[in-house]
Amino acid sequence: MDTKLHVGRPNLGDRDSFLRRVNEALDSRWLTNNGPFTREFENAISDMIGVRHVVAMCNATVALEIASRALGFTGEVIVPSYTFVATAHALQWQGITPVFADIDPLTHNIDPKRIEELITPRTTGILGVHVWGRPCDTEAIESIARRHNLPVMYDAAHAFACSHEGRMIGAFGSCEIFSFHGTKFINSFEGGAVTTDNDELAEKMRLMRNFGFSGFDNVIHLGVNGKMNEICAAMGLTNLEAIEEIVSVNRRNYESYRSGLEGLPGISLIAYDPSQRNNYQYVVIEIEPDQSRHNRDEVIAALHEKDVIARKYFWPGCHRMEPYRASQPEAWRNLPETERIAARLIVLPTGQSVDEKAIGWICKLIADLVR
Ligand code: T4K
Repeated sequence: MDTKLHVGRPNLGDRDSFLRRVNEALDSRWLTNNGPFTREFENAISDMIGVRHVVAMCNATVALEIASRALGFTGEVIVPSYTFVATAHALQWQGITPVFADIDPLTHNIDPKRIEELITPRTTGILGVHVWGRPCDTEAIESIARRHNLPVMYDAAHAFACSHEGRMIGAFGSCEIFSFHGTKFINSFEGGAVTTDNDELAEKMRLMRNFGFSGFDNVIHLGVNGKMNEICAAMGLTNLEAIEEIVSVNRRNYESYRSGLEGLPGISLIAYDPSQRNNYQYVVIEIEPDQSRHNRDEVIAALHEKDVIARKYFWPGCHRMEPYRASQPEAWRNLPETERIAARLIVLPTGQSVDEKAIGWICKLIADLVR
């Protein structure tokens, strides 16, 4: 058994409830293709977010690809480089060029002020990412989009059960995409979903995730296999039932880190807006290189040596990963904040498998490294 303290250790709901559902799926011999657990999962999310349509998918990357196509993205789409590489890959996989915009260093989200200067006649959309579950500046982004008649989509892989201005994430833009990967706040092993209030868009995505089938033998659209299976939906439903418990564990852990790291030279912990709903899925610190005895990479290496598998998300930024590094070798010139943040950031382990004692010990390790 791996006893290391990993970022991304899955949160688990009630095991018996999950196994009961698995047995039910096996007994009913309905394993996939829009089965009853998948529909129940979609309905539960739709009620929670207050959005008309939830289209569950096999993972968020395929959901991003399907949603991009359904929205008619082609040519160029403006996107942050400071994100998990799946956001950019989902575009490039379809021959769409991700045009990387810099981030706001305070929020780590796409900086609306950098969007307009990147719009060209080839631009067909804007793809924002709610990094760490902290919402993008949706008002500014959507007002630019309206001015240029561009659709906006959000990668909300980190932002399940978070809100912005009193409205749940999932209800912004033309559509939003969630991930239910094993490492995410609520997981379905692998899984994703698109949320939208647009009936036509939802219908198109339902066709696209099932080869374009509309009833037996009737293919009316180009499609792929983007379906969620029943075991994944059973896991998603089970974990949804544990949502309050998982938030409260994450919140407790976040507060423990906050008090353990308080006053350490060069260390700042990112904040969440207490007036909004947050999932506290990510505990993220920034290290100010001039103030800390060891730099970020040295701190990470020392933590790994002690079996604390902290991560450098999203270093070095998509623009420094292939194929973008080769196809857009000058992109870094426009991305100073992305480069600066990516070089100073550490994500620390949290979730159900991390307790307050472990956090006290991790904070002590960090204190010894930075002082
Ligand atoms: N957009 C954004 C903004 C995203 O962050 C992601 C995914 C996506 C889109 C795409 O969503 P999906 O298509 O995956 O639904 C991990 C996840 O694989 C990835 O889903 C996630 N973002 C990303 C932030 O983290 P890696 O490359 O760091 O994975 P890996 O294998 O290093 O695992 C992370 C850590 O979690 C390891 O230290 C081990 C631990 N772990 C992982 C799994 C799967 C466990 O302890 N148990 C497990 O079962 O990408």
